[in-house]
Amino acid sequence: MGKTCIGCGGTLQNTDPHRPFYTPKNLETEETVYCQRCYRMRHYGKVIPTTLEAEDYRSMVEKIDPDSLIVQVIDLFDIEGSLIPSLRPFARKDNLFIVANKRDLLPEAVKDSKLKHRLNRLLLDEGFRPIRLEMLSAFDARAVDRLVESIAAEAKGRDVYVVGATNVGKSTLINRMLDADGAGPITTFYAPGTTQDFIEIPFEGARLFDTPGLFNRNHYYNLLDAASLKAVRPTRTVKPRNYQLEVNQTLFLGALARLDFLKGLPSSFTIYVSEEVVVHRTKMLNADQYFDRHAFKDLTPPFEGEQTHEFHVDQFPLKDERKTDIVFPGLGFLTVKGMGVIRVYTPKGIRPYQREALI
Ligand SMILES: Nc1nc2c(ncn2[C@@H]2O[C@H](COP(=O)(O)OP(=O)(O)OP(=O)(O)O)[C@@H](O)[C@H]2O)c(=O)[nH]1
Ligand SMILES: [Mg+2]
Repeated sequence: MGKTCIGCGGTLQNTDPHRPFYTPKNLETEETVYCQRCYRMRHYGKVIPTTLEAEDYRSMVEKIDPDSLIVQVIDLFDIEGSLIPSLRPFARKDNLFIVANKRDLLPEAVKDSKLKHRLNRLLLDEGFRPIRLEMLSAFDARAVDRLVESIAAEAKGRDVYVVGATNVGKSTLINRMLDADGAGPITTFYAPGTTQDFIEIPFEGARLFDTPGLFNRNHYYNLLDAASLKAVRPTRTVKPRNYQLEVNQTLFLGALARLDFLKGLPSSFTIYVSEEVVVHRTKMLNADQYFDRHAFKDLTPPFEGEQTHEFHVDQFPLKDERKTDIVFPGLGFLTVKGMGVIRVYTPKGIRPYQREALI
């Protein structure tokens, strides 16, 4: 096998600049080399899209040595979107270690135990029984130190494969495990599809592998350009935004989602999305007009409208006094307490869903 890019794991080539993993550098003489794509992402912050769909993901996972420890990383801000049913055949009772990452995005006031309980239940429902579940932010150096210890303790000399959906923070975590200030060599990025192949790192007398993430079809990242992706992705604790809605009122989450309160008594809606997403309340009667006037200008993101002009409509019942979430996969969620009916518009291709309130 040829030399691989130290940023994304792809097998480097010198011959065709239009094919993946090209580098103009001399592969014989240079010690460490990034491919052109990683170079551009690292230096110019340029998004260069790629995808890894379910089929390819399965064949990638099949290459994992069954006697290794599988560390699956989950994004706490996108829990359901982080689950990978196709991993089930590979996750035995003694080899699955779950890391719930991006703890910093959820309010500190929410108890860790509550989040862990919820996550364990979801995993169990999907047929996964992890030997261990740790929760942290990749940016918390002490927590990452503890994680290194617990992964080493569970690996017991086995190789470790870090797997998960795309963008959950696998490479960021590994860079931080190698180096407390995160200056590790692996390319990390706010757009999905960063890691392209296995990246091998020595770990506790064995090896640890970074792996490419699985793409999720039901996710806003499939629609958004770089600027909008950046705006949608929260970078610090998401501050809840509260709205008391009456029937026949509408809420816009940027030009990315719309919610109409069709039936019910005045109810409280708490929105958890990046602070760069403009939230606007209006009368349902005026909503279409408002959207036509403001979308993509001051009702943002997105900042351009082509991909998201067609909307898909769903209705959700608010059944009893229990709080529920409406999840906008990749954008965030909102928590509602009340009874009634809401109608939700999302760009075509995005299916929102309802779940028991997380917070
Ligand atoms: N707020 C927050 N952001 C994080 C955390 N960990 C990673 N990120 C961010 O999440 C984005 C994706 O990180 P990556 O490490 O590239 O994700 P990945 O899982 O390796 O993605 P692929 O290689 O595409 O599969 C980057 O913008 C990171 O800065 C975390 O604990 N908290
Ligand atoms: Mg990665």
